[in-house]
Amino acid sequence: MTAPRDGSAAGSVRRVAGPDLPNLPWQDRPKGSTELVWRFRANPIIDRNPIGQVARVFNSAVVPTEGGFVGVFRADHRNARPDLHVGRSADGLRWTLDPKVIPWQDEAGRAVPNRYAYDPRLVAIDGTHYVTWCDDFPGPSIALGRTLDFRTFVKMERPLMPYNRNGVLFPRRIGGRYALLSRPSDAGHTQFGDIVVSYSPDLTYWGGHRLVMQRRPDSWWESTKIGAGPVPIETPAGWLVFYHGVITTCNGFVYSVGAALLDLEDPSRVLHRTRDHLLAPEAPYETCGFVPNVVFPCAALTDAATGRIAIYYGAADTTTALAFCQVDEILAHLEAAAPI
Ligand code: BMA
Repeated sequence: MTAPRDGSAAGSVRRVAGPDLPNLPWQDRPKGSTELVWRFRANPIIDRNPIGQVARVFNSAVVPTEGGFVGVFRADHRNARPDLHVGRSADGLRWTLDPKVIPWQDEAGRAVPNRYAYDPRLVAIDGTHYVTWCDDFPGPSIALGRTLDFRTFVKMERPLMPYNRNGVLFPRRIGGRYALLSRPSDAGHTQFGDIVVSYSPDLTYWGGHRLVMQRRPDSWWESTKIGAGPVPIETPAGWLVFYHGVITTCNGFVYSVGAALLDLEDPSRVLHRTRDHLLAPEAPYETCGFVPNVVFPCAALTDAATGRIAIYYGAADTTTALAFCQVDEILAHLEAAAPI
C-alpha cells in the first residue's frame, strides 16, 4: 500500500473526500479472493419484474440521504421502453420503487413528456440533487434535471448537442465551473466512443470541451468504446473515475469496468489508468439476461472514515447489483500502473 499524499499517517485509509457513511452497504472481500473489486454475495439486489409494469431495473443511481438512501432507477417497462423511477431504501440493499414514472416539469411547471429515459446519474451539488440521463433530442443525448425533494423534478436545458450518452457531473465546481463528462456517440448501438469533459459557469451554457480518455486498441476489453460510470470520487491524489469499456466480440458487445485517476484541477489530464479491467461479466446474472455480458456501473457510495466504496451496477441490462472496493487499494493499483 502506498503512503497517503495528504499528510495523514501512513496506512490511514482516509483518502476519499466527503462525509462518513457508517451505513454504507458493505461486505468484506471473500476469504482467499485477491480481487480488487468483489461482488456482493446476495446479488442481484433488484431482480426481474420488481413492480407492476416494470420488467427490468438496472444502470441506476443512488445517493445517501438522512438516515437512508434514495435513487433514480432505470426501469425498462414491459413495452421495452426505459423510463426513470424514484426508489428509497433504509439500507441501500432493499429498495422500494415508486410505481410512477418521474414526472419531469419545465421551469414554468409544465409537464415535459419523455419518449424514453435511461442510464441516470445522480449528484448533490450545494444542496440540490442533479440528475443526468440519456434523453431523446431526437436521438440519444444528455438531459439534465434537478430536484430538492425527490418529488418535484425540473428538467433544465440540455447541456450538449445530440448524439451523446453517459453524461456525468462532477460533484463540485472545478476552477469555479461545473464540469460534465460525456461520450459523444451516434444514434444507434455506437461502434466508437471516447470520454470528453465540458464546462459551464451556470449549468446552462457549456463549452471548453476537452478530450479526457480514448478507447485503447491495445487493451482489447476497452477497444471499441469507453464511457464514464459513477460520479467521480474526489481523493487527495485526483478524481477517481470508474468507467465502462467495451469489446466487440463475434457475439456482440461485452461491457467491463476499469478505473482512472484524473487531475483534480484539470480533469482532462489522466494521471493513471488501469491496463486490465477490474470487473468483467462472469457471474451468471451478468453473463445471462436481456443483454448478456454487461456490467455497467452508474453510482458509487463512499465512506470517508473507512475508504470503503460500494459500486452499483447494472447486470446484463436485467438486474441491479453491488460490488465493493477499498479506495486506498484502487489508488495504489492505479499508481502502480504505467503513467499515461
Ligand atoms: C448501451 C446503453 C446501456 C446498456 C448497454 C448494453 O448502449 O444502452 O444502457 O447497458 O448499451 O446494452
